[in-house]
Amino acid sequence: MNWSYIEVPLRYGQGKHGVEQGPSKLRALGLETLLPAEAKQQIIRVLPESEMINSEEHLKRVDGVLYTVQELAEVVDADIQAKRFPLIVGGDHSMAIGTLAGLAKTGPYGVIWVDAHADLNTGETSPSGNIHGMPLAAAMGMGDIRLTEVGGREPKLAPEHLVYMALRDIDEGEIREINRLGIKVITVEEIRTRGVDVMMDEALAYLRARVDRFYLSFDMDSLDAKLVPGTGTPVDQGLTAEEGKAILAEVMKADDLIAVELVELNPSLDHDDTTAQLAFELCKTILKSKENLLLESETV
Ligand code: 5AB
Ligand code: MN
Ligand code: MN
Ligand code: MN
Repeated sequence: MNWSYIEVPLRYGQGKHGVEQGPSKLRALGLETLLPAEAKQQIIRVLPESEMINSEEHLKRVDGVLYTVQELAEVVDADIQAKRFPLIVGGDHSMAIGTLAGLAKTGPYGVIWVDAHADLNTGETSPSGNIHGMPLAAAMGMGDIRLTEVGGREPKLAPEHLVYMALRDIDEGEIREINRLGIKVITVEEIRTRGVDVMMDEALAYLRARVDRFYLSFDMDSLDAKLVPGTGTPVDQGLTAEEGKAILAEVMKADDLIAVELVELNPSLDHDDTTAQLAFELCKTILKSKENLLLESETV
């Protein structure tokens, strides 16, 4: 596999400092040693704090988010076109506006969104005005035109091409949209009782009936709040570390997987690097997946 490693030190999609240091923290823990030597490494630019002028109540720091997601969309598109497999690390989840727009350039695709939250708000429905709660709405063409038109006018994602996993903290407006659009939801409860394998098979069968490729976005807050002090919006009753790893290990076996994203690690909020260590372990699960090992042994 031809890897691309993309760092997105973005924090403007939410209000807490520190999430922009997610990628540098993973590097400090030794991430570079996990990357295959031939992996392409890229860092997406972030607007300097001093140049941020925009602060709209319903769309906070929107100019800062737009600046980064436009570039990310181009970089992701270039990777896909060059047949590279991007691992994208953040940063807050507003960055996914760029990932989703970048993937849409080459046609339809499915999404597995592993998250406590639905990230389906618009400026109107958001209780916070934070754009990290809006990337899926924006990709589906809902909300402010500046967000929906990143990477072009057409919607970047169809509701029937999305599967949620570990969802458990949903706002009123989001519940309405999930029901109206009939979006598929897999709960922590189902994962626990029926098993990760079975639920992944179900998610993949659902997507494969509709699209021929998909990507997975992993929000650290999909894991149980007790495991992830170092994330901005922790939620109880979440996944165990083993379940999180199993989801990634399982998904990496799929040869129609085209990209993986890991977001919302905030080292400033962390206790003794526990969340960072866990995020590092998850990256290891992704990077040490079978295809990568195969490639390594081939090149020896
Ligand atoms: B995250 C909330 N729904 O919109 C909102 O971490 C939280 O990317 C959003 O999933 C959490 O502000 C966004 C209350
Ligand atoms: Mn999220
Ligand atoms: Mn979340
Ligand atoms: Mn969060």
